[in-house]
Order: sequence, then C-alpha cells, then structure tokens
Amino acid sequence: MKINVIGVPLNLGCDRVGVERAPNHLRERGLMQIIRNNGHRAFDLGNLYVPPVSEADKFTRGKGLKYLDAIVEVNNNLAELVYDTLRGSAFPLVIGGDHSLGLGSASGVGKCFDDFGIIWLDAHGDINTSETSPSGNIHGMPLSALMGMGSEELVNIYSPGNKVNPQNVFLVGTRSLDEGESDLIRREQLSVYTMETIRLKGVGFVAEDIKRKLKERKIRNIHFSIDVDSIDPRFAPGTGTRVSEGLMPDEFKSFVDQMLSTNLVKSLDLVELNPDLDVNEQTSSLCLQIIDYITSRL
Ligand code: DIR
Ligand code: MN
Ligand code: MN
Ligand code: MN
Repeated sequence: MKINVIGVPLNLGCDRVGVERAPNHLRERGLMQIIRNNGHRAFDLGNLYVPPVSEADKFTRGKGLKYLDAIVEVNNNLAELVYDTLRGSAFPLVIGGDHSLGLGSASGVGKCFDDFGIIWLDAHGDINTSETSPSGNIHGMPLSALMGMGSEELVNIYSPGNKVNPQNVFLVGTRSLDEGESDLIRREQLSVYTMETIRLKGVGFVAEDIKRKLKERKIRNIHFSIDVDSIDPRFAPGTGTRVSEGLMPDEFKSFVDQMLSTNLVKSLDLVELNPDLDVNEQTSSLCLQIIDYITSRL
C-alpha cells in the first residue's frame, strides 16, 4: 500500500530536548528502505515546521499549558496532512516527537472517519487537563482533549469540539496515572488495560477483549497511537519519562500484531523516542524493528 511518513520534530509538549531528533535519526538509520522492503510505496513527506520559541514563551498563554500556541499550530498542520493522506487512500505513519502530536494525528483521522476508535499504547494515560496536570506538559493531555475535556484551545484544534467518543478509546500498558487522570477514568468509565491487568490475564486476553468491544461498538476504523515508553525501560531506555514494569518486546509485538490483524488500523503514531537518552542505540534499533514488524503486516 501507499505509506506517507510524516516527521514531527516536536519537543515542546514534553519540555525536554532530544525527542525532536528522532524522525531524522530513524531516517538516517534506514527508515524508508525498511518500509519499502516490505513491499510498500513509501513517501517521505518530511518534517513539519515547528515555530521557534523561547523560555519566556513557556507560560505566555493558558495557565498550566506550556508552549500552547506553537503546539496548536503544529497539530493543526499535522491534522490536515493526515487527513489528506487518508483521503488519498494512503496510510499515515507519524513519527514523533512527543505525544502532544496525537492531538493532530487523531483529529485528522476524525475528519475522515466520523466513527473511529483510538488505541493508546502508553505507560501513561495522557488524559490530564491543564487543571489536573502536575507538569503543565501538553504531551500528558492529548487524549482528554480529543475526548472534549480540558482547555478549549486544545479541544478545538483543527475542528470545534470533541473528536472521539470516550466509549471508543482504549488505553493499554498503563502504569503511571496522576490523581485527576484516575478520576476521569472512573467518571467516563474508560476502557483501561493496566500493566497489572496484563500481568494477571496476559496480553492475549487484553487483545481479545478489545477486539470484542470493537465489534460490539461497530468501530470500523482505528487510530493506533504508540508511545515507546509502553515498553519496559530495560529494552527501551531512550525515552523521556521511563516507567518500570512495562511490556516485554514480545508482548508488545504480539499486541500490535493482534490489533493489525483486525484490518481496522488506518493510521499510526510512534512517539517519544529520545535519541539523546538512548543507550547504544538500543531504543532506536527497537523502533526500527517495530516499524519493520508493523509495515510487514500492513
Ligand atoms: C505526567 C507524565 N502524567 C504528566 N506524562 C507523560 O506530565 O502529565 N509522559 N505523558 O509521557
Ligand atoms: Mn492504496
Ligand atoms: Mn504518551
Ligand atoms: Mn508515556
């Protein structure tokens, strides 16, 4: 199939340098060839423009939302590019950058498919709002904004209002939640598959349960957003917010395989690889393996 690779060299959402280098780093290590070797027509659409900011811009707008204006700008452009890609019957493969880019990619998907689901594979919930966030980092907030919660600047990116029904959202690999995030999960009765659940019941059970709910809810399209910190930091140390007790690489692959086998996955993000924090290229090598694995199944 046709795959459009979109680089998003964004670090403003995690407020830490290094993660913006990931798209070019993976390109330099053969990203496009890996995709083409799996039989796809792959196009590199380059990196999105990220406006320059200064430390002084950090809190100029929106209390508790660092670098709000620049992040909104990048995500608005990303949404349009993802939308155009889907309209052209191509698969958007979005390479981050920090996870605030999930705002743009899922918004683009939402414009194309009005009834879609999101699978959010991550150590974190990413469902803080400016009110509950302990850090003010927007990469901890995209999923709540996509569900219509939090500050209106984030909720109204690309198009007014919420982009996804909370019923159609699935969090997997979760093991670090802030208090406000746990409250929101209870209030909205979100489908959350924590690492505790995965250890207890296995990744196969979780995948089957999600597939059952996808059928029940008649979800025909999935946006798959993958944060590399879902993987155990012993195997993926090159990321900004490591949390121990994560997925083993083979559990990760097995879960990804099960989701792709539904044939409902229409777009994918791979985010939060930070080459500056990597150890012997371990995490970037794993990311390339993951991309090889994913594109061999598309
Ligand atoms: C923390 C860390 N929950 C926050 N979040 C994330 O700042 O909101 N790290 N997403 O990847
Ligand atoms: Mn095609
Ligand atoms: Mn994340
Ligand atoms: Mn995370």
